[in-house]
Amino acid sequence: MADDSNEPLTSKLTRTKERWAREGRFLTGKISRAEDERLPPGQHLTRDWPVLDLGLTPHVSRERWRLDVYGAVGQPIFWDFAQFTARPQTRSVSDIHCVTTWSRYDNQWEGLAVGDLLMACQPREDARHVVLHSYDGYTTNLTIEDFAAEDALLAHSWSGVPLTAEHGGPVRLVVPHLYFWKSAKWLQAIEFRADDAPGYWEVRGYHNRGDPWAEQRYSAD
Ligand SMILES: Nc1nc2c(c(=O)[nH]1)N[C@H]1C(S)=C(S)[C@@H](COP(=O)(O)O)O[C@H]1N2
Ligand SMILES: [Mo]
Repeated sequence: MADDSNEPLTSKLTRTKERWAREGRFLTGKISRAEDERLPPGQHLTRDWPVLDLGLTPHVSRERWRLDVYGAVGQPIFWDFAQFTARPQTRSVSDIHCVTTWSRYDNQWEGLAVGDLLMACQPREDARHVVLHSYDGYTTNLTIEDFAAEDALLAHSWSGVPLTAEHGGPVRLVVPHLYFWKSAKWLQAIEFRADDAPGYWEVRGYHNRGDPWAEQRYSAD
């Protein structure tokens, strides 16, 4: 696991991205989506796969990795990697849309569908929000409806091979219908809550929901 230094949390990258949020950088003002449109407004297609994070890569082996699911759930979960992969496995193909304007099509993911996780942890009636906690200290928040999206999954593999550390292995979240900052890398814990709790970028000028089709890049939108 990474050291506990807070230095990366106030890095130059963070300050730059906070400034983009203040300036409304990359906003096009377009709101409509044609039936056949696949690239959201203000995005461009990339064939490579950029790495974006806070400037440090936690190296968590599959042996040491744990997933903790707690809060407003009927069945709290504490799984190791073997227990996690013993659950039914799902494959799905989806597009990535990063708020810094790159998109990448046809990513093949494999892991545990969020729907199957929800069956296992049984969120309580009062569970309305989810906060993802990561091994690098990063957090991000989702409504339970966005988290439960049909194509959302906790992925351990990409293109048939284990997720690399730089892309969030052993396990990352993938929520294809929202900007990719919602897809927490190095997933450590999932907290179910009655109230919302904005995460790392959400308290730094980024939109609370982050729908690429509505160009919800920044919180002032
Ligand atoms: N734990 C963690 N997850 C994270 C981030 C991060 O800094 N830490 N960055 C987010 C952002 S801003 C993006 S665009 C994607 C980048 O994922 P990638 O590096 O695999 O492209 O991860 C998201 N998940
Ligand atoms: Mo991002």
